[in-house]
Amino acid sequence: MPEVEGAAVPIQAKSSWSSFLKSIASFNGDLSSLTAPAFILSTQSLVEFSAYWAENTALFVAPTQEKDPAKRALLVLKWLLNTLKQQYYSRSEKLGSEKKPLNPFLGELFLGQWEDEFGVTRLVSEQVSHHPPVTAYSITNDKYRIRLQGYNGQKASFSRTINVKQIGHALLTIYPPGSDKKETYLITLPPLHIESLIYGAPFVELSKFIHIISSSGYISKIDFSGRGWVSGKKNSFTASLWKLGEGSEKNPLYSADGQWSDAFTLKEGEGKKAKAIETVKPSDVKLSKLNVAPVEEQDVFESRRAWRIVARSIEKGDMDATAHYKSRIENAQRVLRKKEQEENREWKRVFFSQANSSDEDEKAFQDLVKVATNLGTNSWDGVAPDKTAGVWRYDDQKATGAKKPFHEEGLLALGENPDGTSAPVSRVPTNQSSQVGG
Ligand code: HC3
Repeated sequence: MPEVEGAAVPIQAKSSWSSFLKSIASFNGDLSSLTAPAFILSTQSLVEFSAYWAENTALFVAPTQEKDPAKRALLVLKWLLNTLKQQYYSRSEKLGSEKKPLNPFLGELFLGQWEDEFGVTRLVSEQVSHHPPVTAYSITNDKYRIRLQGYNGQKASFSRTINVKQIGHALLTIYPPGSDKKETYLITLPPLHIESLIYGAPFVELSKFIHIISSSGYISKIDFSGRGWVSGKKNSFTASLWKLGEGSEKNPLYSADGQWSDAFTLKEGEGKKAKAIETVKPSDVKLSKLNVAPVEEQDVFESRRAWRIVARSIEKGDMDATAHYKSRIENAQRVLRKKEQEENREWKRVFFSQANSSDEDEKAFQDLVKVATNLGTNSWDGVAPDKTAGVWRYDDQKATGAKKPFHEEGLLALGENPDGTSAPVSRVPTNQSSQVGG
């Protein structure tokens, strides 16, 4: 093995990395409670990760233009495979390793839009629960009549490394060309684990499998396999697409294999007789730039505005300031939660509400869940209201009325005064630690 243990760790951080490794061996499964050394902290909040689903706008809207339902399902599979590099690899590629993202506070928002030849694709991402942490999102392009929505939380455990189970699901809704009948795709979420932790250069590897289940009857299954101890390439997968009742995973209409972070091939049929259709390189796929309002124009609850001082402190490597300003937000949030409890009221979500089980869309969704369950969900925990504080759906009515300021609590929710100084309500502690948790 050529690598040296902890080789990517800056010399001055070696001892804090060792303490970090020791601490994760006994942590409780709540990723937000991990106290990580400075060099591994990201300035980006987890609420921003929702954008990874649709940066490839051309591929995102493509299924809406395809008349044939099997080819439409293949285009959905192609889009999804292409999102994986952004979702799970882009940060390691850009920063050299996976960093620890900021833990969103309740009500944190990330709003933006992609404006390109496909029109406007709007992103809304909202932290709908803090305990347990859950992020909900919706990505809509009205011109192409497509919406992706979903929510997710994570449950972690330690066995050799950090293993993360995702809780929640994504739902893609499109209208086939010339049709006013919705077609829905239920997308399950993959478990993941962190590789190379001991070398101080962690990166994500996906495990097990996911399904894409369409209301048109087409099923895709993606099986993930990593580099392993002896052979194999990292981020490898094989995929099959078949029609329920007509084909099977082993006898599919289409298949795909390769590396989701590098290159993969879509094929007609499977195995030796398969005919290659296209080799796709996610790095060649054009990504659209998400437009986010300048920080000074953002609402208090918008992520980059809320975390700006913490992010600046991380960039400067000032860990005392990082800990101080993070605590300021956390303490202010605790005060708000206590007040809500005393007044017996709940925090108002701006864009999302609980699913209504008597709604026709929800009944159709339950049918897709049944198919997923029958196929074998492995460790997917896609509809577990007790673990995600409910089943979250984008609420068009609420969203239409949503405008800044999104919450009357304003800056007090962050423990801040308008000039950036600390508001008394937060009771900011002086934390001198060089490791930053939460
Ligand atoms: C596990 C993870 C936080 C969760 C991230 C999720 C599952 C969030 C939803 C996105 O759609 C997909 C996604 C991608 C990456 C996942 C992150 C990778 C690492 C991070 C841990 C909390 C960080 C662990 C700390 C350290 C030091 C090992 O990086």
